[in-house]
Amino acid sequence: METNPAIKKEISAFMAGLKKRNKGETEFHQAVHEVVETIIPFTAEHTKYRDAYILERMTEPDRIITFRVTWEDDAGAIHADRAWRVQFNNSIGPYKGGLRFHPTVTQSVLKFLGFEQVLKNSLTGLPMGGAKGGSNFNPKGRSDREIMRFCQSMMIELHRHIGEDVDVPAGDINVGAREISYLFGTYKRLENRFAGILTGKGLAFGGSLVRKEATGYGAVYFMKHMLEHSGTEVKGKTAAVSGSGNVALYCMEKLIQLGAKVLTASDSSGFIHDPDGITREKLDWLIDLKENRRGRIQEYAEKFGCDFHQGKTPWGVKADLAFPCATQNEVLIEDAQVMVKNGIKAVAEGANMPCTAEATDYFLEHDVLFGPAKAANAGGVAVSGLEQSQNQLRISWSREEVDKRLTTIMEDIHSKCVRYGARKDKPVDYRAGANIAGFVKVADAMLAYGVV
Ligand code: NDP
Ligand code: 2IT
Repeated sequence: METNPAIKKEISAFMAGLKKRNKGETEFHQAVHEVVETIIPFTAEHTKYRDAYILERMTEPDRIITFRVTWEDDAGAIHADRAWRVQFNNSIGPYKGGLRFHPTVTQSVLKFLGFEQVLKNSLTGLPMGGAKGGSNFNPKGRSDREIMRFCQSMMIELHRHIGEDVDVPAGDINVGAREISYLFGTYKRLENRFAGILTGKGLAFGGSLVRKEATGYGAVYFMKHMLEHSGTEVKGKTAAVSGSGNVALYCMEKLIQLGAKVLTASDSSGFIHDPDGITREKLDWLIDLKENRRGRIQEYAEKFGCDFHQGKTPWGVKADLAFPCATQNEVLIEDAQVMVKNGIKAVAEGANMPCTAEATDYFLEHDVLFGPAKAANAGGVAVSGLEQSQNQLRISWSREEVDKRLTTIMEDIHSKCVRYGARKDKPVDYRAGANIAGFVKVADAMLAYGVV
């Protein structure tokens, strides 16, 4: 990106301070850098934000709660894992954001996720602040009972820090319907109250229709708007998708519904390439494999007779569209170069920060439509916001009602990105658009509160 020298200097000075205050937190540095690169040029023109130190305040979480989670496995061995809740910013609503269980979870990872969540939640237009939490607990290979005991133990501490007007966690990697149910059941016993203190709940106890599908559907809706804005459509396109979890599966479902051909899916062991396309029937089988049988993606290749590439990511497969839906930094600069060479038209980030900074720059430099996570995957938290509304009203909306609201929210997010990211003779810079549009709402609230 071309930036004038004074602004470059301001960005470097800001990052030097942030790195000094947050030593070794590389994922957090990466997420903040990506934002300040577009926000500092903006605050240089809108000096009220700079004068009020808004960026410095916005990059410091309100608080971080760290605690031990002790639990007993099926063999009677005792484990002590570490958990966090990073309550980042509640300027525009109660804290909101997921919980992740994964051995790679660190404070840095949760701070990057919490920081991005603040801007993402702002973009949805709903009254939600930003937070993230989770644990370095590794659920892989654990029994249901072990996972239940872990969740129960975690909630024994977490329950005092959350509440429907305080902080409302949800799912993320390895936290789905099963974990949310264990967590909710324990909260209810501890507090003796039935309230919407988590989202992603089961439909029988306050969950919302379409929440499960929302992130994946939303990413495809966002892609649809990016393509339509540049005069084309999803129908007839080929798509490479990574992951085979909650986001990836329903991204594939919506792509199939809209007439695209999905060529790939993956998990942490490798990817499958199905040149005939993952059809509705094959996807049903895959959903059952992943949601009910907790199987590996390799089984798809065995079942349907296609290639499995062990230890690899799908970005070498030629496709029109890409949806990275697994984890952070899964699309590297080398991948971006191959994708551009293969004629990729658009990328929508289903996961959070799946593209490295270098890969993202490369896409933008080569006029690839790039839907950043804050915008493209905001459908999940948006329907979480709708679940909160339904809980407060003590009603349940129909599938059509929720999907209609999700569609409108994704269209609005696209418009906000265009408003702040439109460029002359170049495709919309959705990265800048999403950052600025998300920033302005939170920053205005912080300005209104005075020096707090
Ligand atoms: P799931 O746990 O349902 O699925 C995660 C998928 O990604 C699995 O296929 C998993 O493979 C793979 N994966 C996870 N970690 C790695 C890794 N380090 N390397 C390679 N593959 C990996 O999670 P979700 O689908 O919910 O989340 C996926 C992404 O989407 C995350 O970045 C999350 O933050 C983001 N997101 C999720 C939302 C939601 O509503 N759930 C909302 C917005 C964003 P394996 O099973 O082998 O580990
Ligand atoms: O990253 C995310 O937006 C999520 N994991 C969903 C958060 C939520 O509160 O639904």
